[in-house]
Amino acid sequence: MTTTTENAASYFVDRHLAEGRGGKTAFIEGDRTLSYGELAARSDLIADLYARHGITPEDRAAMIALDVLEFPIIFWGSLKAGIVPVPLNTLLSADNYRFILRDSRAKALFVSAPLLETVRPILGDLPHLRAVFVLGGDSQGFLDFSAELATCRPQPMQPASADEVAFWLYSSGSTGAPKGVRHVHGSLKGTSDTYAAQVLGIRQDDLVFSAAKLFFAYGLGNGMTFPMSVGATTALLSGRPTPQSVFDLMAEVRPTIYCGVPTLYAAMLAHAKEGPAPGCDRLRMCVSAGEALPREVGEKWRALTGVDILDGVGSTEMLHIFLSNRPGDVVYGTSGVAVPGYELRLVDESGKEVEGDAVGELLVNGPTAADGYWNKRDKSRSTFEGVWTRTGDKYQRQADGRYVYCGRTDDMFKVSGIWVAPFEVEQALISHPSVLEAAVVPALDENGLEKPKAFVVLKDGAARDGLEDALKDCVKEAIGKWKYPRWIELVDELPKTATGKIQRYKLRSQA
Ligand code: 3SK
Repeated sequence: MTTTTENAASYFVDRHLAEGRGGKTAFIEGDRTLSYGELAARSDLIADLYARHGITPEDRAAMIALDVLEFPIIFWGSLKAGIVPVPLNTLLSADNYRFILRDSRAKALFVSAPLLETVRPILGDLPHLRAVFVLGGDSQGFLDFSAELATCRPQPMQPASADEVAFWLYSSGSTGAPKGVRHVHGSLKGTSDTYAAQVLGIRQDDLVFSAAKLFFAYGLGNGMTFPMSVGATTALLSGRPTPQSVFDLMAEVRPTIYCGVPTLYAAMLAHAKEGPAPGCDRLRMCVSAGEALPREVGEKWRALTGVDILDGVGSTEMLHIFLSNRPGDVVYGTSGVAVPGYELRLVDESGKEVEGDAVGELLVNGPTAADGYWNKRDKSRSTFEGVWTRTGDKYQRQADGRYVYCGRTDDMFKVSGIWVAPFEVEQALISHPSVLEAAVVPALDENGLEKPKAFVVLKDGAARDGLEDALKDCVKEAIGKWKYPRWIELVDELPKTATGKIQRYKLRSQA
């Protein structure tokens, strides 16, 4: 169905039919493939699926979906239907899902069968939810997505302007409460026209593999919108990205572009040791984001594969990378320079531009900034200041113009590219019956990457046997599997201000 609308699905999906690429493979997942033509046809059915359950344009549809072929069908089908998809991190706890599903007032939920067990206990506690569709496997009495879709009829695409909200992503806040980040249709093409075209130089003959998942803004661009902007092919890994599973898939598909996060690059290097690294023979580009790439990881990867890693910086609020190293001009230990189309400023606490190589907060101006946070007016106003978006990252600009990461303006830090709020981990620790108080700060692991470290004060008489593992499990269950403290130090008391605030900076220097 052709249309002149600015609905992003028109450009990313249907355009390929008009340009004769209907038969080209868009996605590979295990032994299944999805061509551009199949994606166009199946996404045309989604509006009918929604209509049958009373879900109408501008309603939200949450996706707790693994990286499977159904992901792009639901995402683009929702855009075509005028419904707002909200892809969610697949590693969250039931309490996090309850919060987000209530906050977003999602009327539909698409959940991969292996994740149903996690969300099942909260499904009765979601007043706005009307339909739960299960992807793959046993639907356990809920709606079977594939069976339902097979009975749907194609519907015309809803027209949309480039400025209309298309989808949301959830980003963690400093108090740990996730915020819905509302993105418009035009931003999807915005990130493709800037970073993907002008830094990656993505091509129709590329085969892209992003170990970073599609629910993450970084993975959504790498693994879906960038390759789709040029009619290239993406290989999806539905399972957990371990060094073994990633190298196995690389050996099978031999990507030309690989996108990962520093923790995984470091783990892959440890796994491959001296090499060879399977499936790297066609690689022309590797990308890293999510947290700063340690220099030695970049250098060792280059020695192992012969290919540089382009370290870049993006944010959920800006949708993708706006500051990056360039092919042929990589300086490890720096984040490079502004991506064409974006402007950067470093400001001090009073908002004044810093001079020379002084450290300041990084502000960015570009075409892909979010429309704002859902239902958080104060936070929207303090983050999106006119054309400038505050990143909360501290940077220094070297004499050669390259930017060097210097930490966060608040206490947040990233683990495997995903924000962790110390407060959230502390709350989970405190929920354990033996813990009196806890403070969490980032500490560096053996690869120079940040992981949570906890300082814990125990209650009088608390048993210490098996405590460390019990506390780690407690955090994993409460807030997500990657957020648990890798180190736990028992202390008699925490450093505090006169008003009782924990002085994390003191613990940070200790850690
Ligand atoms: O964290 C990042 O560096 C990032 C990069 C691209 C897109 C989204 C994010 C959060």
